[in-house]
Amino acid sequence: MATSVGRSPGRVNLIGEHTDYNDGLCLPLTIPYATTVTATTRADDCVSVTSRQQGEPWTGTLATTGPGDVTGWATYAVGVLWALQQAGWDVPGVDLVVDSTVPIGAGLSSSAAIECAVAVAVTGLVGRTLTSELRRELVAVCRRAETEVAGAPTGGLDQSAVLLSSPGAALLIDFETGATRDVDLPFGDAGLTLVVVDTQVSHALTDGGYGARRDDCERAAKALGLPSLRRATLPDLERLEPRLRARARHVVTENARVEAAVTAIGARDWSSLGDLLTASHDSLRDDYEVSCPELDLVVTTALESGALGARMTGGGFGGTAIALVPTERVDAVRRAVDVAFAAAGFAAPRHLDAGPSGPADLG
Ligand code: GAF
Repeated sequence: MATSVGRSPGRVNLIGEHTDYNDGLCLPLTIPYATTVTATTRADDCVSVTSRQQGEPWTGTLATTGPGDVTGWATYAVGVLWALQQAGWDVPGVDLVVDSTVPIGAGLSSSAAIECAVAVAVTGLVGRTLTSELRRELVAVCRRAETEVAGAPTGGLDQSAVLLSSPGAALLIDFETGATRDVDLPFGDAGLTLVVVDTQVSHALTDGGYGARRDDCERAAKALGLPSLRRATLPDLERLEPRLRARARHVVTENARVEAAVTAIGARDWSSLGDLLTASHDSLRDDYEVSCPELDLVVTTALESGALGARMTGGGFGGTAIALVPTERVDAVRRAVDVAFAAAGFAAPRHLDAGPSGPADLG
């Protein structure tokens, strides 16, 4: 019997939301919350998955790890074994034990963290070295598990963020070309802190809202005669019916905001970066309609309390918001958010850290 431990962080997305499945630009960074998966080989072809945080254990065989074989939380772990086999890997029978500090359903990539930790653990079991080429292969494998086995029609942002990031840097991802580049984030040197607030409003990427937005974008691109919205321009959008025009306007303007954010970070122009974050939120709330009252309240309260900018992060419909805050104002912002939530009758939010973190790796 051999044992291998895979570890994968969660992520926040600094900017570039709902652009990945539109061949667009994203700028995520990993967070200091992680999922570990301890994988132990078996003498037979059976598979078991146990989580210290979630539901009933799942048991089956390597042949029953595919679409339709699994339901619930275990899908994200088991589906990776199926996708690895589909990619030609000689996966052994294995017992997987999942342990995680990534908040679940908070838009912080808890699903991708399970997938990527399983993939990395299996990499260790079969004796392969985690090169940058193999990391990219695992992005595709984990994405396949999520879309085909778990049934979440996501775009690859989360798996790319957690497998390809470098410590202390955000990762600029161009989903049209597949190119990635590190973008240093010297927030600490600039006296700034990225505040992360989990609204505790749970969301699921399989519940229809996410897929409906994706369908709208595909319909908009088709109506414009384009392979994706990446090459659409604002004047093009006049030809679309109002709902599709609004969805596409978010995508077109969000790609521009990612480019402007990278420029602002390079110029250490934090005020402009803050404005871009807030503009991203406004667009997600008004044009893409994926925000919710709790996320909006974090954003407005953070801005009123001294944040340079704030926005929801991740898929939306709940989950987490981020705010770029002068470090001496962090406590005041957090307190103001707590007070505003209590006054609105919302359940208390959870304050998280966004300190330095690294990509998924062997534990
Ligand atoms: C979720 C999805 F998994 C990502 O692929 C991405 O679309 C994101 O929502 C929105 O930017 O995290």
